[in-house]
Amino acid sequence: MEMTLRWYGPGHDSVTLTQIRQIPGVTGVITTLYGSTPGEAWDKAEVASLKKAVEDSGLRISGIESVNIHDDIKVGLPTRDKYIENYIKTLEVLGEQGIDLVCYNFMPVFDWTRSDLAKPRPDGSTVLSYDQSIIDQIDPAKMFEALDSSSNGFVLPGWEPDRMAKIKELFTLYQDVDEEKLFENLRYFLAAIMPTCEKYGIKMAIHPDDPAWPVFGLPRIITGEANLHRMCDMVPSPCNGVTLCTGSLGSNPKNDLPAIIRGLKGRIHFGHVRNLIHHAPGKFDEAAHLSSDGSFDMYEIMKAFYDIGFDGPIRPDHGRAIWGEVAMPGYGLYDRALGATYLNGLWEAIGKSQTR
Ligand code: DNO
Repeated sequence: MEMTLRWYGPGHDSVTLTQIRQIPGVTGVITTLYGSTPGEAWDKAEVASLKKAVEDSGLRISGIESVNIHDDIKVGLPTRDKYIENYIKTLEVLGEQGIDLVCYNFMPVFDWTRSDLAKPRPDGSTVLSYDQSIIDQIDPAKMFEALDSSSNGFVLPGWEPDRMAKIKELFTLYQDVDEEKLFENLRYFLAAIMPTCEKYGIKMAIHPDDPAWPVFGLPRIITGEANLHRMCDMVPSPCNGVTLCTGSLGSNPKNDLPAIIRGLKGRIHFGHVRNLIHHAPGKFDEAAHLSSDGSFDMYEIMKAFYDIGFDGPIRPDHGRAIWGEVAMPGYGLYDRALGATYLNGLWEAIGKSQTR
């Protein structure tokens, strides 16, 4: 396992590479060309300069999160082939730079969704939270404004303002796309890119839908164990795998996280490990990473990763906003650094308890 931290790139993140380098045990970053638009082919020189900046700081690029997928691919429009070609060009650029992990998602219109980006907790910190009863009252067209106005001035990942400006058109596009069509469009996309992934050894790691159920009447398919297996089996290349995000899958308490991890042995390429507190069905707050702060048993989660011989990157995921830090919601330095240290501590303890 390699401990990593997500970093949005120069000019897009309040956290610096120098700071990340000083978190004990963190050796790599998960990054992206944050200004890129879904559907465009990435520029070789830009990727090379990002890589140089990361390596000059003593870290490495452990993976890309995300290379986002154009809606025409998800909807299955005839124009998708042009965007898939661009995706393949991006993969070639990444492969040539020795970057071998790409996280992406296949959620229609919206990426992750929350009802509050700064819910106060008793300890004085704030966290991201989700309440289905609040979401049910929000006009989807206003969802972007609701989140954007409380994002501390940062562009939120997956909520590109250009795309969100066309929100009504996007909803119309997805009108006839149900779960089966979405699965078929995902299969078509993966089958087309796999030869390139195999050539360069690039592992594609689909991110689960967050929360793990349909939102605003849009279908969502990467929601639990059965569908994760369906997605792996429909394109059976080892390069076609999963980002095991505990916070996203765990939004549905019926998802048994350690069991899902064990069942996906060999197909998990990337781990996002964080904790949630469940209050009621469809109502949860994000928490500190520690087991005692939320509803998940983080020891059992890390043990499942350990037992399947997981050797890819893991990153702590969303943290609380603490100690007065102003950052992109969920992506400050302090609580994620605490998370990385805690997860590394669990990993060391699990390893030593098995060998002594
Ligand atoms: C949110 C993230 C997601 C994730 C994408 C992957 O904090 O977990 O935006 O990066 O869904 O494509």
